[in-house]
Amino acid sequence: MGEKLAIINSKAQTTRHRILGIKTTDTAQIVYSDTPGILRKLSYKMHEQMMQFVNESMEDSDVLILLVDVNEKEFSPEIANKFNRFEGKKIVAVNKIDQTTQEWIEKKMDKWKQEFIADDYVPLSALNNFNVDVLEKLVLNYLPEHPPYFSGEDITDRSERFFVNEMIRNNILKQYSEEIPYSSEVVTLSFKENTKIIKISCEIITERESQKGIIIGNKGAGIKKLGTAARKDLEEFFQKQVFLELFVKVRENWRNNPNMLRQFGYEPD
Ligand SMILES: Nc1nc2c(ncn2[C@@H]2O[C@H](COP(=O)(O)OP(=O)(O)OP(=O)(O)O)[C@@H](O)[C@H]2O)c(=O)[nH]1
Ligand SMILES: [Mg+2]
Repeated sequence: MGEKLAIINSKAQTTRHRILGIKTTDTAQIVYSDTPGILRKLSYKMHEQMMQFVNESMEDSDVLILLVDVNEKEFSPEIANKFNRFEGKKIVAVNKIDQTTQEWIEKKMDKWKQEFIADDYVPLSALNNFNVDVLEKLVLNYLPEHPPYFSGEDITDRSERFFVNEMIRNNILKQYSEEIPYSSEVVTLSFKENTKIIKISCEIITERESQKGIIIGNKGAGIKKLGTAARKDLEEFFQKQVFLELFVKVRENWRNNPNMLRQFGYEPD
């Protein structure tokens, strides 16, 4: 997209929603849907909702791109079945080829050609922008004729508040370990912008008092560090000075609570 629309993190399950990236050129409009990765084990209702986002995207898309990591050893049969059953055009994009040798790439490509029945297989390095243009050309070729779904100015369906939540969540993923990032959610309570500054106030939701304590840290050191790092990201994103206020709140077992999930945007369309 050439824009930062999705948070990127080395930890798994970074993406929890379906996020649209809309790219309009003189001749076409591509609506990309970034979705969560396919999970093997659904431990919470939140996971079920995440997989609903995957299913929905597969239902209304013309082209399906399966992004695989070249280092990945095995895929579960469910992933292959899900992919192979899709009736539109299919592309397997093998990412992170910057981390390996030509020989290994060829070996892996052969393996995946047997597992996934696709129209195209594209070796890729998103990091080095290698073959991203090739992938996009393939997508363009497969798009059916249709009037644009969105205005040419739109680049996403998501609000400023959503990106605030995500940027804070990304810093939680970076700063805290084990269960903390997975049991945390961020909600923007207020977003007030004037010519000089954006005043943002957010709530971090955790599942237990003990997790709240860890996030806040000794004499507030944890939350202070988090606030500083998140503020920097927000200032870069909005290109404006940001004043950020963070609160931590416990909502027991929110990942299994349908009302909470709805409130946090885990409601399929
Ligand atoms: N070396 C290398 N690393 C990459 C490349 N593309 C992505 N990464 C890294 O891979 C990690 C995962 O990236 P994400 O964008 O969070 O991956 P994702 O597939 O969206 O994963 P989830 O949202 O967690 O399901 C990050 O640390 C990225 O920096 C690439 O082409 N080469
Ligand atoms: Mg992601």
